[in-house]
Amino acid sequence: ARPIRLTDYKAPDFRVSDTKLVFDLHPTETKVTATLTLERIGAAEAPLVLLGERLKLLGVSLDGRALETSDYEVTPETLTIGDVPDRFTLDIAVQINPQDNKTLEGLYMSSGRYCTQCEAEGFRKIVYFPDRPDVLSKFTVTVRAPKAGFPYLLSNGNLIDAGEDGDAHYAIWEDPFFKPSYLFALVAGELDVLEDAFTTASGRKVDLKIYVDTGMRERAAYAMDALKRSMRWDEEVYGLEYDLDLFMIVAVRDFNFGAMENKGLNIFNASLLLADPDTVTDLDYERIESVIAHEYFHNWSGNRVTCRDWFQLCLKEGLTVFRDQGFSADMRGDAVQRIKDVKALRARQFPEDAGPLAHPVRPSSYLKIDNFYTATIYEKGAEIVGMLKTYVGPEVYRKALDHYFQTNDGTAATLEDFLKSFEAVTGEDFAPWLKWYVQAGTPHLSITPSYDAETQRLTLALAQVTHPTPAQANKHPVPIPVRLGLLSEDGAPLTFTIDGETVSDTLFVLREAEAELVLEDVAVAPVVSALRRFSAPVKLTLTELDAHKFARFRGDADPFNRWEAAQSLAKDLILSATGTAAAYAEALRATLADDTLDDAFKALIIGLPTEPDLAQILTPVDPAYIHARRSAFKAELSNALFDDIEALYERFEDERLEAQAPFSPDAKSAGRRALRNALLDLMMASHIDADDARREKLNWRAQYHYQLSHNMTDLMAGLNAVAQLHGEDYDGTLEHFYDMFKTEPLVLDKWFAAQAMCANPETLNRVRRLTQHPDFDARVPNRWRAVVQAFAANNPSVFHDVSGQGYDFIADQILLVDKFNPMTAARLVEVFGGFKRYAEPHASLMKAALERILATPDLSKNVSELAGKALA
Ligand code: DPP
Ligand code: ZN
Repeated sequence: ARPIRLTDYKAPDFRVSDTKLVFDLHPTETKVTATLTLERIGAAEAPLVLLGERLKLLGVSLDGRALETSDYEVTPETLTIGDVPDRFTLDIAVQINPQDNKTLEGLYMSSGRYCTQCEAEGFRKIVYFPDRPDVLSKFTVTVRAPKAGFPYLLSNGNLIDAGEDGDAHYAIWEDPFFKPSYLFALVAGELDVLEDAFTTASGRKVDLKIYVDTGMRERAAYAMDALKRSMRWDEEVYGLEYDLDLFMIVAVRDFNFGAMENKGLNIFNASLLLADPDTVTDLDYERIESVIAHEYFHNWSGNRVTCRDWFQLCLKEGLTVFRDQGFSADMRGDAVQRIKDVKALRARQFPEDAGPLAHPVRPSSYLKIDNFYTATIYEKGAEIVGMLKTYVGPEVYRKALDHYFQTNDGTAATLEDFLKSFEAVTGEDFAPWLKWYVQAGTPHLSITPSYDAETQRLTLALAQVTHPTPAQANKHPVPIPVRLGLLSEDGAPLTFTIDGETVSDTLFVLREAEAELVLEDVAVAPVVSALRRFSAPVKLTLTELDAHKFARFRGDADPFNRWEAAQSLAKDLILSATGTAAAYAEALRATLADDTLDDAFKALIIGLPTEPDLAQILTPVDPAYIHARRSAFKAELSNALFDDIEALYERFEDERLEAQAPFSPDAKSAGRRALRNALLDLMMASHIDADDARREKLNWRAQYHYQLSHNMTDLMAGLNAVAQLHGEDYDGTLEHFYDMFKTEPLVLDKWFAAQAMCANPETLNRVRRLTQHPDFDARVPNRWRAVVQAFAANNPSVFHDVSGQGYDFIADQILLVDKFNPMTAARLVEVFGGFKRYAEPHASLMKAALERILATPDLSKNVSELAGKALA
């Protein structure tokens, strides 16, 4: 297959000013008729090339005249009409088979309903069309289906007509906004609907409807609440209002993505929409809130201003992630949100950027764009927007965004257009920032402070380097905003003078490979707190003493860096075979006793770096060593603090049992639950080398926590505690959980995932057994990911078992799912991505698994692109 390259971009030859679609829905023989109003905007002799896949062409007519087969050419991917006028109408009729469509792209059936997923290139599986984001068209859609079984017929925009026709009925939808085909959506079937309304800042009433499986209406209430808060927030913070009279969301069970921002008709994976205290955890509530916001925010950053081509994907995704992170920070607290976002960035994007699958935020070529819905495009893309905001400040940022939305509204834009808005409002050249978009790899930033007591001057030597990445050997410096402040060794903020001003915090932008920053009037030898609030997505090496890290752990005024100092100390202590937890335990004890900190923050700081975090800094990676060292350190910490954490846990437990208040998913209540559950988890770690009395106590605690849970958050924490002990109670508890929830697919996903993530060697056999379980179905992405992805991505010590059996299992699963759902199968290839960094025998065994995948006949483009790159 030939890669698609950014440099080959050509503007479309035809505009489609109007698109009329008629769907006659049928499970295996759906008829789709498209009437396109076309106008030539390119070369006079250019033929009309429409894209289409797996379509049965029934007929084409041009300006009402049926074409002969000799008038056009059909290939498996195109329909070409050679000789067309400059303006004309084209009628195309095709037949498709939604029931057989297990790719979950285009039009398919899920739980007896019709639904669609068109991003990125699914529309071409519905009808022949110039299926590319820079062709914007006005859509009118007629949906026809039997009345029985399909009471709801939905598409984008406003309902303009509906009626009956014998046993069938129809609905006609008109979307007044020009949109690319990837934002088209259709849903038809039996649904329950939760209705509400929102009045925009300018006083327009918008009807809000969330459609769910029958019987699930109550579980949509939280999503509705999050939607209204998102709508208000986008008005208040970005000045952006919703633009249609109706906003709909539909939850479906079978879905490749998390959710999709189709104009006026978002489609969600049910796991990111349905919520109630008995079936979802606080983390789910948090995810639902942020994804509802994300998809809603796309209405401006994505739909009103869309992408010229798929290389610009991060124009909408990076910006929209940044916007949803801002929303979550306002809902749940900035420090906690920032820490969680950085954890996610480091867990997913940093390894990607350091391995064979590294690619720029704006890639330069691809085989399948589906493979580029990556952490780099989303999360690093968001970080770049964040740096721009940090650099220009919040007021100028808002002006730049206003400018961006105003000047690009209704168009398909590029990253250059985005940066131009910053240039327009500042008069400055933003070309250097483009390097962040086109250059792959995480920059390494080093800061070496030297203090001269006599002159009270602190000199900081800063340097940056980005290592080569595949197909990009030479790297240039990027602008790195470094926010920094000083504190004394006892943790008090320390002022300094810079540019004639006395401050305790400053922003420096490192633009070249190296620079020196001089701070005056520094009264005592300082502790440097650099890269505050993680002001740039880089790997920082700061030359400092452990005592300085402890000072920051105990009292950095920047809460992010307080957490960061703790993580950094823990990483060093865990990986150095001689590190002891004593001093760390003392600092943690002080942190837990600090009443100025909120519970959610404390819960985060209790959490030690994960095994994948540690794998990023140990070369070569030895998964068994990491697991053993981390468990030992955690046990030591648990033992050192046991009485404190037990007392604190008990206090919360009493408080919980006394509380009459009903469950509330708000941030403060969730923070309290998170802290109590983090304390439980840390207590459990002391089971290693525990005496019988301690072991019995832990068993009892875990069981008690599990059995007295009144919500899914606590129940899962209890189940995970039981799993951590992996004692006699484990199987019985699993059985109990299963019996309670066997009719709740979304909860069963948790049950499967909890077992797949249990860090016990026995899990290897268990995951194989789970794939034989009557409730397992590899065709349902949520269920498959609950077992297979959870195991490969979140259970490193077992996945990397020296036998190589974990690798074999995952390779088998990728090959199995690739046969019907390449998009989802390909996502899993990345777990083999960093194989060269692993110690033997892991490296060879992982490589062999990749080679076996790549050597398999009839591999999809999706999997072969990623497996090929991973091996290169
Ligand atoms: N555009 C979707 C999202 O990220 C993914 N299909 O919101
Ligand atoms: Zn998105």
